Formats: sequence, structure tokens, C-alpha cells
Amino acid sequence: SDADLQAAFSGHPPSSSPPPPLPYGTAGFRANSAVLLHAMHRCGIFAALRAVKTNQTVGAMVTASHNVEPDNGIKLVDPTGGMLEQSMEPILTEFVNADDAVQGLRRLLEKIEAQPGVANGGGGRVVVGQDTRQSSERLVKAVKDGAQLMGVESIVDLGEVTTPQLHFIVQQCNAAGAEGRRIGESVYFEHFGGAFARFWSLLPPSPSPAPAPSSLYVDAANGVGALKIAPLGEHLSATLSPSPLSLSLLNDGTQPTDQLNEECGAEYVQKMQRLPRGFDAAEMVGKRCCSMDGDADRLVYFSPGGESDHLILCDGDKMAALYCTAIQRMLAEIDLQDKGKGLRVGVVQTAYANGASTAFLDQLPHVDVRCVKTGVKHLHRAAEEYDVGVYFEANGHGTVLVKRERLGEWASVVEGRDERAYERLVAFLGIFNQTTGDALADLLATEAALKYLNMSFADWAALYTELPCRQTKVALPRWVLNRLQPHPEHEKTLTQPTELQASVDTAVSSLIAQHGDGYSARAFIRPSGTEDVCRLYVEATTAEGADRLSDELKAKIS
Ligand code: 16G
Ligand code: ZN
Repeated sequence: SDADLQAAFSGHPPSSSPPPPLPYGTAGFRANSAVLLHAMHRCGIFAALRAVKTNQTVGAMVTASHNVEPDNGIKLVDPTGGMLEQSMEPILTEFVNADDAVQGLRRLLEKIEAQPGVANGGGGRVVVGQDTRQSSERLVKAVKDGAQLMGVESIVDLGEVTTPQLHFIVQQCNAAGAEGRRIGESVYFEHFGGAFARFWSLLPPSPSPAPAPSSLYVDAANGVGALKIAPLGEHLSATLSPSPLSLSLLNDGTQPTDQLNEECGAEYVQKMQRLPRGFDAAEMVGKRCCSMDGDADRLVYFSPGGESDHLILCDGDKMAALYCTAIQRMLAEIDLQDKGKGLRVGVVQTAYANGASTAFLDQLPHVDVRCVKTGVKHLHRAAEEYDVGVYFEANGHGTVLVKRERLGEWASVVEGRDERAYERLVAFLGIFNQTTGDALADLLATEAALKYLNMSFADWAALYTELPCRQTKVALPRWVLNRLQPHPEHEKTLTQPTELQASVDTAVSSLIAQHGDGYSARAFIRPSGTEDVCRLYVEATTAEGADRLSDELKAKIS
């Protein structure tokens, strides 16, 4: 009844009246945790309705990723294991922001009723996960309370899991033959650990005695990824006995001074280009290290350079370069003539990818290179168009998508193919999370690729040398930002205002003209989707040129 609903909503009231409006951005709802209680409750309701309607499993992840500890957020996972379908975003947003919750719910029910292609299932399941933030537990309770109201068949609370673990588990729950299977993270470790072990066992045998396990130092950003390194290691030891990887965990959140994402984690390391806390420059010089972000859906590698905070970084662009190199080699091993020509292999980047990485990828045979708009969903969608689609943002979010049937079709017509090489490729591609970028899966895939290519960290870092680049932001009011129209496909230029784009073009050409042949430079401006700022990206052959161009353009925007 309305009275019951009213009571349920009053149990999860907005923080103030009226509450600050919450947009469902690329990262879901995200804000200071103090204003999120009612949003969590309503997201629980929404998730349950979607689960009931589709008679499938839907996920809800409570996290604010690389944000500060006092923030939190929620992202919904669709039955496919991917992000919430875009057409549902405004419907959810309207409900979460409705002044009158009961009326909002009525409108929501009407809209969901009107959705095409959904059955009146009546079953459905909501799976909930959370990161390690202090506020997460209370917010998860609100999500579950909301889901309970809508008569969903079951609610499974996975506790502290990484964002990609939740995506994967939802996908598995809805896969054919999933009935009766246990729902939990063991499925995840078995799948990814298993794929890695299979790949490893297909490598040429190591000389005996077996080499010492390869050491990797993992910065877990004091986040949820820290809890998963030990079980991953155990799984590898059990299947490969002994494990070829030795994972040393740092910033695991167990020390009283450990703060989530504070001077550590993938976002910090990639943006600041500084060693995370706890990594000693002198002691660890030359060692292979990596950083995850707070919910472990991003990963970057680095190695301390010896002096103070200096490091050598392998970011998302370089991970894409490594994976493409490995895949190319594997395809060539299966069929020397074809080298993968018969397959559609592509790599998807954004305009922020360093020009040197794009040039490197461009020269790989039979690899299509595409640039799309910023935001994981755009990269994911573009990568889906290939038989093997690699995608990465420079910030370390990415994965490799594969169409298994197409791979099989291609290989089946290769005469005298190398069966073991084919199995190796299949195993390698099996290491990647098909639903989202995944720090743990990417860690395994990176270690696998380095071993296969017989590359050290230094070899990998030297695949290409980044062009000097500068990223700046200028705070501007929303109404001004709204006038900036980036190119709808690649954001490398502005289609509006044309005068601003013309002045960018002029500045870039004059810098190139000053230096003459062989000098390259590039710059673009785009309004941020997550902050009220306009971002400026500049790269040039020389650091001095990049600085000059950046200063000149910044002055034009401000
Ligand atoms: C969001 C996106 C991220 C993108 C960033 C750009 C997802 C899950 N996350 O965090 O991919 O790099 O926005 O932010 O899509 P900006 O629009 O402020 O530059
Ligand atoms: Zn994240």
C-alpha cells in the first residue's frame, strides 16, 4: 500500500530537502556518502524491478573507485554483465531524484512496463557488492532494503568484491547452464586463474631447474583489490604448483595510516607520475610494480627509476601495445601466411592516447586502430565490432574482447595449423574479462604476455617512447562548457565554436612551422563530463614545444 511504501521511503530519507540533484554519469551515481542513502534505496528498488522484469540476475556495486574515502557511489550491472543500458539511465535518474518517492515509483513502474522486449518474469535476482569504504556497509543495507520491497526472488550479498568481479559474476549467473551453480567469487578465481594456468602450461617448457618465480610488487591503493591478491596467489599455486608468480602486496589498507587512494593507486601513479607511498625508490629500482585503483578495474605498471620519486610508467596505452604485440605474434605462429589477416583485429583508443602509441599500433600488420569518445562504454562498444578487439584508456582501464566462434572459424580453415599455438592463443584471450576492464585479469594477462614475448619490463617500456604531453584543466561555468561541441566520433577537434578550433589549429601549425620537417604537434580541447572544467591536451615532439603550446592555448581558453 501507499502507506507502507511511504514508510519504507521515510526510512531512507534524502539528506536534506531538497537534496542535491544526482546525475547518473559514466561512473553511475557518485557523491559524498552522506547524501547517498535515499539514492541507494531507490537503486535497490530499480535493480529489483529490472531483475523481476527480465527474470535474470542484475548487479549493484557500491563504490566510488579512485575517489577519496568520504565519497561513495553506485553502479548498476545489467543482465549481460555490462553497464546499465543507456536508455535506462534517464528513467533511473528521474526516479532517484523524484521529490515524491511514491509518485516517482509509480511513474517508474509505468515506464518499465512499457519497455519493449521484457517478459513478466516474476523471478530475478539482485547481486550486491561493495568496496572497502567505511560508508559502504550502511549503503549496501539500503540497496538491499530497496530490493526487498519489490519481491525479487533472491538477493545475494557478495560483501567486499572488486567491480569487475561483480560484473563477471552477474554475467556468469545469466549464462546458459548456470542454474544451481554456487554464486560467489570462487567462480571468478577458477575462471581467470584457470585461463592463466592453461596458457602457462602451453608455453615451451622452462629449462630445469625451474627459474625462480617472477616477482611483482602490487600497490592495491588500500582498496578492495588488496583482499583478492592472496586468494589469486593461492589459486595459482594450487593449479601450477609452484606458482610462477610471486605477488608482493603493498598498500593493503591494514596499517592505521593507510587511506584509500591516498598517494597511491593507479589514478595517482598515472596522473602524478610519482611512486606510490611505500615504494622505496632506491631499494626497488628496476623492479616490476603495478598499481590498481580503489575498486580494481584499472591497472598501470611502473618501475622505480632510482632517484627520488622518478618512475618509468607503462600506462593503458602501453598495455594495449603489449597485448597487440603478443596477439600478433600468436596469430603469426598459427598461420605464417595469414598472420591474422582473415580476422578482424582492432584496437580502440581515445584522443588522450599518446601519439607515439598510436604510431606504434598503426605499424602492426592487420591491426585496425580506432579513436572514439572518452568513456569506457564508447571504447567497449567499438571493440565489440571486431573479432578480437583490444581497448584501453591511458588511465589503465581496458580489456580485450573476443568472438570465440569467429576465432574458431578462422583457425579451422588454416591448413596445417599449429594446434598448440592455437590453444595458446585461445587460453591467452581467455584471461581477459569480457564485461569490463579488470586489474586482476589484466595483471595476469600482462605477466603472461611478457613471459610469452620473453620481454623484461624495460623491453616493454621501450616498445615506443612517449611524445611529451601536457594535460591542463580550466574551470568554466556549465553554460560556457555546453557551448563547446567536441567532434561526436573522436573528440580530436571542436565542431563548435569554430573560432576557438581555428585558433587551436593556428597555434599548432605555427609551432610545427617554427621547427620544420619531422616535427609533430597536436592539441585538443574538450569539456569534461565529470567536472565543471574544460580539459586541454597538448603533445609535441619536444617538451619545450608542448609547454609553449599548452601555455598559449590555456591563455586563449581562460
Ligand atoms: C569517467 C569514465 C572514464 C573517463 C573519465 C573522463 C567510465 C566508467 N569512466 O570516469 O572512462 O576517462 O570519465 O572524465 O566510463 P572527464 O570527462 O572528466 O575527462
Ligand atoms: Zn575504478
